[in-house]
Amino acid sequence: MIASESYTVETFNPDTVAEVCRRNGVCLIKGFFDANEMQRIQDGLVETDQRFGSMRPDPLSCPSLNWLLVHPRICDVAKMLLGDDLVYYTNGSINYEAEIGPLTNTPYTALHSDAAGNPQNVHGNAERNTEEPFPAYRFAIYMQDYTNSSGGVRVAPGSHLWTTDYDTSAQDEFSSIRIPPPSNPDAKPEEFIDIVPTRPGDLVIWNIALIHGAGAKRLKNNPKHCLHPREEAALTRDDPTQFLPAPGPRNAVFFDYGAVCEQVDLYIKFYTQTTKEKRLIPFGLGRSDDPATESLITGSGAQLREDGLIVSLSVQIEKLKNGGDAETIRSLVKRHREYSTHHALFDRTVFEALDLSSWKQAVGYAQQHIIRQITAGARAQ
Ligand SMILES: O=C(O)CCC(=O)C(=O)O
Repeated sequence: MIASESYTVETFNPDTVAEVCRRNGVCLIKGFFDANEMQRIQDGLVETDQRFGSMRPDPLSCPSLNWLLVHPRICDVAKMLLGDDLVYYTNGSINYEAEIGPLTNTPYTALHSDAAGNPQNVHGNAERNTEEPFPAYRFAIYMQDYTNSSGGVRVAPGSHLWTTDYDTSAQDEFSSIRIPPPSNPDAKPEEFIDIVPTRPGDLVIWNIALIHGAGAKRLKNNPKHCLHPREEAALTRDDPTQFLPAPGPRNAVFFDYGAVCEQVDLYIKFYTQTTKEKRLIPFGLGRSDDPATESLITGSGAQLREDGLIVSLSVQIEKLKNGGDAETIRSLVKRHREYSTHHALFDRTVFEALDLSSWKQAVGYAQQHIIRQITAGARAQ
């Protein structure tokens, strides 16, 4: 069994947090936010819900929550982990429901690693090694007490550095990665996983390559024991009374910081080219026309990747297939900025040359190329 103490830091210190993150791929920082900050987050969640409903926007789109992204201690840790050249790429989300509902009752429990993309194939596995963690981290704030209740995040500490042990061929609905790892085939899955015992006020940081899953249930008669989601699902079917209840709605804030480098660039490309429409829309929310949001991030010394625009574009193009609006696509393509030359959605110079003579042909060109990239992603998933 994994002891959560091995990845817990009781008193904030950026060096210690960075050390724990590098070693375990996950760090639970106790009491990171004070009561005033927690109240501000709670009020921000309610305001965001009124503004965006169930769209789950990235926090940068949320005027009452975007201060979290530039919280001085968060920036300190991010820089300690990733160096001074940070990128914020708007792959976060706000999870909020006023009462227990789908977010709480149907979390994505499957064990998965989010890292993806390599120079040969943006939809393939991320390159990994046993020494250097993937250069991006997720920051998570949970609003409920999950020390003795169901709903916390399940993690496999150390799995961010698994390479040959990382077997994606063993995929099913409960896990996209084999646990136990092939090097230790007779071990019990529970020996590798733990439910993070967060309380309101805590901050959890995990590496993007860490194996994890949402909404783990705790057993009444053995709350510290972490089940594999497969066993948990079987027990939920057979005898759900064995689990502790959720303490309330599973409300949380998630956001990422990465280093400015090719691995992260490929990861950003991967998710913008593969994420399903219902998650794509929030990426584009509220930012594209608002310089204040850009300066919030750049003012703290990080680069902002506005791939949300790419995402809006992809959504519109999908719509056009079903009779959408070509003018909207044209204006989005014109505003679209490719942030790197890797796996570009389309060639801007070709588009611009065509647009001079026939904008419809230009839109057709962009549409064809973007759809090709996105469907390659869908096939690879
Ligand atoms: O909802 C959670 O607790 C975890 C979210 C998650 O699985 C992810 O960020 O990839």
